[in-house]
Amino acid sequence: MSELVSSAFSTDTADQPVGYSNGLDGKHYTLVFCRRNRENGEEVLLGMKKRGVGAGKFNGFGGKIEEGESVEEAAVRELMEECSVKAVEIKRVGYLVEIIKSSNMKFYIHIFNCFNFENEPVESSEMNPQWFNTKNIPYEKMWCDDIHWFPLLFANKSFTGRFNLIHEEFISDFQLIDLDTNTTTKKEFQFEESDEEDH
Ligand code: 8OG
Repeated sequence: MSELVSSAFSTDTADQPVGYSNGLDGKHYTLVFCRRNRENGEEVLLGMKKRGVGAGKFNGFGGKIEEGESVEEAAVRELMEECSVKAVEIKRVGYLVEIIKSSNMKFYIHIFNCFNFENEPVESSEMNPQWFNTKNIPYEKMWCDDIHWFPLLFANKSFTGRFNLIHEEFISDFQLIDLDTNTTTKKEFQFEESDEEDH
């Protein structure tokens, strides 16, 4: 089993509090995707981020895991804080490591599906929620890596991956593993000078 796979759903990141005490470093974040079925197909709840990391982009709901909190507790709390939706049941499906070279940042992102929730989404100071058909996702207004792993999310797969970004808008390479079939996708992208704007 590769290091990437074994770290994906290890006991450290399952129900345990995340902090320096359990040997994990970097910044750990949660990301929850509420899903529902409608006549015209399946929908996912995204929010337009109004401030902070990823402002101006659509995303699922989540944020930093606080000390003493389990990953699941943080996921439920952030969903409630950002759009007033109460998760009745969440399912952990993905784990991504993202490294942004320009800012020397490393994010560990714990991804959840939520099919069972209560309350209508309400706008908060951080997010403006909106339902999207899963076949009509606004990838051009999202993090550049999302287009690569959302298909696994919508296919209800478990997955893990590592994305290396030159800056927030450009991926240099990634490795993504579908854990249900143990299929790995690897890609590298050529970085042109013209891609280097004011980052
Ligand atoms: O606490 P705050 O809301 O600023 O947390 C940032 C959120 O952004 C958190 O839920 C994790 C998420 N996030 C990243 N990078 C990426 C990414 O590349 N794609 C997506 N979809 N979300 C990301 O930090």
